[in-house]
Amino acid sequence: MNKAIVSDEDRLFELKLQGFVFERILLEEPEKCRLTILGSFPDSFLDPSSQPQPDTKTLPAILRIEKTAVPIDISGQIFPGSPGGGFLSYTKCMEHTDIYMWLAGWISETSSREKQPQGDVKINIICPATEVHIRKYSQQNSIIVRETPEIYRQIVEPFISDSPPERTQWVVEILQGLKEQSKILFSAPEFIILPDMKWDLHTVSSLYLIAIVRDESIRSIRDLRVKHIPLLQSIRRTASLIAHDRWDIPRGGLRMYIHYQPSYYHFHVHIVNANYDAGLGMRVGQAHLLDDVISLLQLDEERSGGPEIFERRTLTYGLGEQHGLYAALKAVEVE
Ligand code: M7G
Repeated sequence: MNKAIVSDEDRLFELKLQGFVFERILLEEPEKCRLTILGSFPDSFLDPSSQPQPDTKTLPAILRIEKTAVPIDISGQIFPGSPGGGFLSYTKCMEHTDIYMWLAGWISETSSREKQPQGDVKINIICPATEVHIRKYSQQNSIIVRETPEIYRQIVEPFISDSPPERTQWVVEILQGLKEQSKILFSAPEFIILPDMKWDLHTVSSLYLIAIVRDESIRSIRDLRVKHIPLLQSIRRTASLIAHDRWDIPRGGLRMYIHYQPSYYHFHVHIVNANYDAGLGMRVGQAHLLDDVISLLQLDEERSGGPEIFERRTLTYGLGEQHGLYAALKAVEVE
């Protein structure tokens, strides 16, 4: 802050704020970049003129600290050294795979990188971005579509089969041991678990991991069969163990789910702190609880022969108007 423009009134207020005594955290809301704290101020806090006194009486106080929205007018001057001065004073690459890279950025010169190792902001870069990426990240409305097994066979399955292999090049690089290897938390012949690129790698309350199966023939929830139950149970068990051992996350402290439609047709499970609100990706109609998926497959175990549950089910989900399936699925009438 430029001290030259601080008025006496501001300075007095700053002094008063220094009297704050922290007691405990009331609420963590990492998804809103907000923290609510309980503490106290000396009694003199309410006196408009007085300097802080060594009071014996204190007043309970609630503090809500919230990061403000990123200003849109910095769009052309984000990185350090940009003409006219960058919005960020320092950046550090956290990880990069294929066309994806994520960075931690620190805004002020003085913000301590030790105190805030996750950065003041997190920046994801996709370069070169494809038309599909540009459409995915654009503002758009959605409709709810009902995908019957018939619609899957006629429209969705061919769309998935035609999806260019470069889309999942990042998965191949990770599975082949070329990228993100220092971050891998678990590796077995069937699947691996590592931090999702959505996670800042530090904030446990927003923990976000991903389990990627090695079998590329499972492209989505639609390809799951009874024979995959042990694989899914193993992902569930291993994720809980890792979260407990590494971050002391208790039993039941994780929400594990599968997206349909996913962005990438190589089967993976989202593993997220149960108290974290991961936004749109947790919407009903897109996120299928791993537990529910296992349970459905188990119900099917008792049947003998015939198509399996994910071949017979109608799946209902929200689809953005920029999605490659939008036009075809919007045109179909389903009763
Ligand atoms: P999804 O359900 O296919 O799509 O999930 P979504 O992005 O709409 O959720 C793919 C998941 O993989 C997402 O949670 C991504 O953040 C994560 N992810 C994507 N890429 C390209 C990478 C990557 O290169 N590394 C890691 N660790 N995670 C990634």
